[in-house]
Amino acid sequence: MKSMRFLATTIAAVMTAVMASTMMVNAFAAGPGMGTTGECNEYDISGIDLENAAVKPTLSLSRIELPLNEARENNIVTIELTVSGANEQYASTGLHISYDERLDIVMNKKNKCATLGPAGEYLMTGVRKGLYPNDFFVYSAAEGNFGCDGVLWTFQLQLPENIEVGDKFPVEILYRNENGNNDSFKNIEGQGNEICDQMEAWVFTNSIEQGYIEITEPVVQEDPIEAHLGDIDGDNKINASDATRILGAFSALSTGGDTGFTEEQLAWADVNKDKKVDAKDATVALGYYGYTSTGGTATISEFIAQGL
Ligand SMILES: [Ca+2]
Ligand SMILES: [Ca+2]
Repeated sequence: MKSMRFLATTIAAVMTAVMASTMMVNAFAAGPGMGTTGECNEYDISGIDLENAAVKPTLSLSRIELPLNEARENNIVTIELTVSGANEQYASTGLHISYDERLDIVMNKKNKCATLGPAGEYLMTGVRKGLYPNDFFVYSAAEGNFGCDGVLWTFQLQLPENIEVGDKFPVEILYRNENGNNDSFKNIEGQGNEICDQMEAWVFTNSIEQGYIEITEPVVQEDPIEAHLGDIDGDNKINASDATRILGAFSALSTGGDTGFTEEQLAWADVNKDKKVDAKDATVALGYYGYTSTGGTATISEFIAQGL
């Protein structure tokens, strides 16, 4: 009964925080600051012995480096909010997540901004759109310290159209204390319990690893066949012995024998890519050997295409 009563109290407190979060637009408490993506408040650590905190959790958001070509192919990026160092030591949480204004949140199938991860499986949770176009609020309660280490929330952000290499889009957990309803990371004992107070203070002052999506240089996918074309023995050189092996394979194929080639080697042996392995391929490989031996630097495909 006691735990049920506690749960009811906790939920009421969380709901109050939620109401405040959605209604109070400009009512930030003392010490307002700015994150990169929005406003936040300073956590008040007066009277708290941080260094001796028994539980020192870390909250981290994904840091994603995404090659430009991949980002253009799929412009929706999944971010994880991960808890570590607090396994089964927390219950009620309230966190504001804020993201770069150029990003758009992608709602999940239940039309929510975020989806609960395995770390929160035994918590009662909720998600609400925040006060600003670029933030939301996730919260939890439980009748025991059922919050686990691992991925607590995931959410998806859509990149804008005009991305370029070097673009960086921050994603942040911003501590907010709106009209006395502060964000939280507490155990079941709640405020006034030393372990609880120290744990929460630790999280919000020392141990948030903010996330980002950064667009990096495009990664050129190497064509595995192209990379080895003509190089039958895989020694990264195309020379007379490759030509000899191609010729040997051609003989074997002509007489219905076994080339002894793997499927990949057969593909590499079709140097002119006419779907046949024959004397022409051997000739080209040998010619290319002559070409590179006399200072040529084009690839074998360029050698063929340009008639070098
Ligand atoms: Ca070779
Ligand atoms: Ca061929």
